Amino acid sequence: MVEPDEVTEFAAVAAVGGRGVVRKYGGGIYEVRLEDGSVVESRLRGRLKLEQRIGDAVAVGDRVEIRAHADGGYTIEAVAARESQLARRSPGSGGRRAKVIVANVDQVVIVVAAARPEPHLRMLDRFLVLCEANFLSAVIVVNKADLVPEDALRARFAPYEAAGYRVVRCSVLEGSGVEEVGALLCGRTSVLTGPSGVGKSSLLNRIQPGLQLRTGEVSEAVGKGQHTTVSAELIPLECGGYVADTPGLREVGLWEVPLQELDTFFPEFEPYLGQCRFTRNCTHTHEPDCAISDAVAAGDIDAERYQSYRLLLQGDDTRS
Ligand SMILES: Nc1nc2c(ncn2[C@@H]2O[C@H](COP(=O)(O)OP(=O)(O)OP(=O)(O)O)[C@@H](O)[C@H]2O)c(=O)[nH]1
Ligand SMILES: [Mg+2]
Ligand SMILES: [Zn+2]
Repeated sequence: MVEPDEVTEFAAVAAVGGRGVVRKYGGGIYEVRLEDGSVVESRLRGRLKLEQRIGDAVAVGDRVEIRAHADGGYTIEAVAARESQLARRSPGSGGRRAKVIVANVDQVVIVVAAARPEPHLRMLDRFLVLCEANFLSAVIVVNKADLVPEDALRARFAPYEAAGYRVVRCSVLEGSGVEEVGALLCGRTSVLTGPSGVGKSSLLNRIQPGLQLRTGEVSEAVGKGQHTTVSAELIPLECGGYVADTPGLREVGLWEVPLQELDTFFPEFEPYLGQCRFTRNCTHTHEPDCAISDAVAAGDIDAERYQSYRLLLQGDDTRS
């Protein structure tokens, strides 16, 4: 939240309004960071208000134009076209509607834990597909490396490196790998996401001391952790760029992922695509002379990743 005196202090700068980035949203209020670094609280105007009810007219990360009013309030008047966005199914909409988590994203940093909570690789695969389908580059950060022997951890994530993803192992507790994660974030807008309790907020606090994001204890009873971060929020980094600290995503859906293109969202399948007997319409599940199935059998494509592909193709819920 912006402190009231902070708003007044910047009132002169923002007297007529200007361009900025939505860095936070809640209860109808948009926190907009203007180009000069000042922050104002803004509401939506007319047409945008209507659009917001139908879809996601304004989301965190959107570049907006705001106007100052005589009563000291601000309204968002216009939104620039999005270059990219990270979306998920709207909870309760039966998958019909997308909810934009963050707009104008340069990269998605998917954080998982080596343990506590156990990495849920089906969910990771689902999320990677979501990134590929949205043309977002993804990086995998494995935190809590202190909890698992290094060799075992390397082996577990080797299929992701083989698929071409960058995997960074780190431990906020021991401080290892944290600098590497920091370097990854500087100068870009990154979505930091992953299940609850993996240490996303702890990582950010470590990278930029002074942030003091709330962190929660993992509930040992269920080993799942509670959602301590409420909504996506863009955090300006001292080294440049923004990081979105998002709530743990329980409902990452395959929003608008065309299933007939699913095989193109597994980068390690790429060398084999077009080499099946049924070149055009092989689903790589039961067909004879399938280059993908053969590669799996030969151990050239990871069997678990392939299994994730099959489950996603069937529309199976990979979250549980
Ligand atoms: N062993 C170990 N524990 C860690 C490490 N990093 C964070 N934790 C602990 O993990 C718990 C959860 O950390 P958070 O930073 O709150 O996790 P989060 O991903 O932000 O969780 P949500 O906000 O709920 O999505 C806290 O108790 C941290 O102290 C680590 O490197 N090693
Ligand atoms: Mg958090
Ligand atoms: Zn095939």
